[in-house]
Amino acid sequence: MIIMGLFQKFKDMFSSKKAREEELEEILEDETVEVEEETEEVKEETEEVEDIDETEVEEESTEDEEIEEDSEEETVEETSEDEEEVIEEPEEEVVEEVVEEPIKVEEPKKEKKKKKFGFFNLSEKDKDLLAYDKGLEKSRKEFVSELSILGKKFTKVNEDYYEELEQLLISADIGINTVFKFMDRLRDRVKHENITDTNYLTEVIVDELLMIYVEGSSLTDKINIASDGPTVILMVGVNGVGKTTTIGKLAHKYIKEGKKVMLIAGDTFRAGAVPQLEEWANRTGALFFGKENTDPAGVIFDGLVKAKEENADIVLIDTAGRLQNKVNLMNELEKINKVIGRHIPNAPHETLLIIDATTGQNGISQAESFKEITNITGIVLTKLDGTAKGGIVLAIKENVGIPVKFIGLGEQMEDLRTFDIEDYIYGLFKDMM
Ligand SMILES: Nc1nc2c(ncn2[C@@H]2O[C@H](COP(=O)(O)OP(=O)(O)O)[C@@H](O)[C@H]2O)c(=O)[nH]1
Ligand SMILES: [Mg+2]
Repeated sequence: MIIMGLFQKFKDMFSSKKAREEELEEILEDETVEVEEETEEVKEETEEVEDIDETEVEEESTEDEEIEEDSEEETVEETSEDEEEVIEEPEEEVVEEVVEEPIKVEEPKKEKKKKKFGFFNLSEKDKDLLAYDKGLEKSRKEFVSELSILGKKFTKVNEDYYEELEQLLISADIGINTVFKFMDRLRDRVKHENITDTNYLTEVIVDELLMIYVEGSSLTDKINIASDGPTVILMVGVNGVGKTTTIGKLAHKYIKEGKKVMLIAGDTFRAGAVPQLEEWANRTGALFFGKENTDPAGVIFDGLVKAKEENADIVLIDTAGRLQNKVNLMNELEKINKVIGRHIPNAPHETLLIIDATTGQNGISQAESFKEITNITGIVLTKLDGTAKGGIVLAIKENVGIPVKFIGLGEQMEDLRTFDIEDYIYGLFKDMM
């Protein structure tokens, strides 16, 4: 029998996680009680981030500006020399309007809900395990079950098998380049090790996928915390990806850790954006600074003065997702960075790019564009709970090379998790072990 490198190693890790998970299930079942709970549901009706079919996107050729467009065939390494390009936004390509509809912030609804009481008493590690498990359920169910179906459908490894496998990987949003590289490696290994049995090959596939996940995981996923004075974290990304929500979640996390947190609303022109952030400040108990319809850099300047006066430990800055073109956005962010750096040396300590996992390859090209515009230190991958395409983490690693630092697994403030490769792998592949 050939040594199964990582797969074996993870199998051991899996069995301890699985055992803990079973224990947790028992604990939680025993303690299930009915509790009346305030659920905070914020419905933002304008915030649809539905993936627009590329073919439906109308190019506005009346303007001289070129719209950055992704197509599946396009190589991801596209470097854009054209400075007049518009950063693509999934939701607003079709109608280019000046005034955006306001974001509706609803009062939290009272709702009777069956709540598993024991959950609140769990350690963070246990909560992580459960959150990843739930958040990656869609990806796991679809991808992994199709993989095993494939193993059953073909008894021998042949060209048809390879073809279907390739399709499967592509549809999991792993990214074309990564898939091709992966297929080459797999074919080599099949030849080398003389593999004919597809069931055995399924294990090899997982092994190779794990390899990609683990390669380069030396990229640090820790948040750079200032040794002295406030730590400034700037959030960037296109509209609707979850910037404001992620700020709320991060505020909740740091406040729970005993830190003093301040939120600054740098998205000043979008109707409803400032109150939306203020609402998050109220909900989490963070300090807030914001003014509508003024220069973002100015608001950030004043906000930082206040943050220093208040001795805030963590300052989270929201920014606008959209300025007509790349050059504008670059200038705006440069201005913001200057203001921040003048106030607080070495700040911003982190610039986090928010990517919506449900937008797939579109998200990857956003990451590539933003990388050219400003110094991104980490990625937050949101809405992983809403997609079966968990493979996007692989594509980010391969194509963008910036570490994923947090993942969003739901809309509530508890639904943000530090990215953990082991929990992630477990969440995706546990049914195969
Ligand atoms: N399911 C899910 N929804 C999310 C997540 N993060 C954000 N959202 C939702 O995405 C929508 C847009 O979020 P918002 O923070 O306003 O995006 P922004 O325009 O980038 O600031 C809101 O309806 C959020 O509740 C997530 O991790 N999972
Ligand atoms: Mg926002």
